[in-house]
Amino acid sequence: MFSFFKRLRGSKAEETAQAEAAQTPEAQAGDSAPAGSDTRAPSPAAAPAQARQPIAASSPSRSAPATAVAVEAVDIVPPPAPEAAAKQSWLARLKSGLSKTSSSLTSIFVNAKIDDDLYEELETALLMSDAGVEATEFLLETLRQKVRSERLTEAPQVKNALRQLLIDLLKPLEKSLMLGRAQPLVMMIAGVNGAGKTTSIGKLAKHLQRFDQSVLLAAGDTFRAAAREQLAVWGERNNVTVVSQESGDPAAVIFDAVSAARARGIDVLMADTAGRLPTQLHLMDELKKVKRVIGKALDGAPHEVLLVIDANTGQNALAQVKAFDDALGLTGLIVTKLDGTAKGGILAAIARQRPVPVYFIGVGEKVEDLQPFNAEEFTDALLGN
Ligand SMILES: Nc1nc2c(ncn2[C@@H]2O[C@H](COP(=O)(O)OP(=O)(O)O)[C@@H](O)[C@H]2O)c(=O)[nH]1
Ligand SMILES: [Mg+2]
Repeated sequence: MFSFFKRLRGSKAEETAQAEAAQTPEAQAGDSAPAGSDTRAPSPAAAPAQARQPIAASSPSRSAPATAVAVEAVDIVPPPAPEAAAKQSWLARLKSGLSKTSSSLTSIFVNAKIDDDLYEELETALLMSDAGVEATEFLLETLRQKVRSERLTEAPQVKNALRQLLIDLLKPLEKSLMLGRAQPLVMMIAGVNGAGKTTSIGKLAKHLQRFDQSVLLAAGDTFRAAAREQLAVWGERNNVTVVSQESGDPAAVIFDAVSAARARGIDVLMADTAGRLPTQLHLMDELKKVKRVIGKALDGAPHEVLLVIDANTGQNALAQVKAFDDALGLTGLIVTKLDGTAKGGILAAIARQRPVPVYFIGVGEKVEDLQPFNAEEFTDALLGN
């Protein structure tokens, strides 16, 4: 079961009901669930007066109105059913992006005997895929054990065992972004230059609007005028307000934006920041300050600190995750450019060494090219299944 966003609502009892509903086949079908089949209570953290539109489909068994105001409960919010063709197309892009890795992993198992040569070739392929030494050794060792204990004798069985191991390894990275925890929900977005921060914010804003969320953007990249303009133009085109200032301190811009979002009853505020390398210590300090100042503008904020990484940067992306996490305490990742020449194994390295959840992956420049991370889909793309 997986969904684009989740949302807080209802009571504990509802949560149990939903957990049960989640076991039903129609809930597991996720994005193909029927639309508009639910009478949904407004999120407790959301605007109290006007009842909100149901934001997405839900299982019919979850139609009891929720009147309780406890906030522990979780509502599963599948995306509006995507066009089958659109889904095919982004999956195809993911597959073609990862084709270098999948073709080498596939060829290893063709007519192969299960011997040391096979494991050696697998080791090379995993290392080449950016999985890194740690995750590669872990996968090989666990695979050998599995082959022994399950007495696997055929290469396709071993490939299937590897598939299961990869899914198990990557599964903990799968997590939905939870909406409705606070108003505004404040998300701070960080990363190196060119990773895809601003583009991802734009895509995410569009997705959020489709879920009936009002969005405000803060142009916290005050380094380059062009960056501010990029966000402003995007905002105009898409009818999203962008808070920006001619010059100055990113913390001040973002502080103002949080205040504006509070005053206007905005659901989600996303704060863009200037790209920086983790080695630029003064710039990392600036980012820590931005985070502190957001907390002063709104207690408990930022609710999400997201790092955007470019999957093509290989093992360097892992170093970025570690450094930004140490500095800021990351709550999630967006992994972009998996449609390019990325090899994909970097997610295995992250899962082993710094398992920060991957909320979204980017497989292209269009809005629908930003999709939730799904361990099984990703593994199948990696293995050419
Ligand atoms: N192919 C591809 N390009 C992307 C993706 N995400 C971002 N880009 C491109 O990467 C470039 C840098 O993106 P930008 O958002 O400006 O990066 P920022 O410096 O981190 O804000 C732009 O040309 C984007 O269109 C992706 O998932 N796939
Ligand atoms: Mg930018």
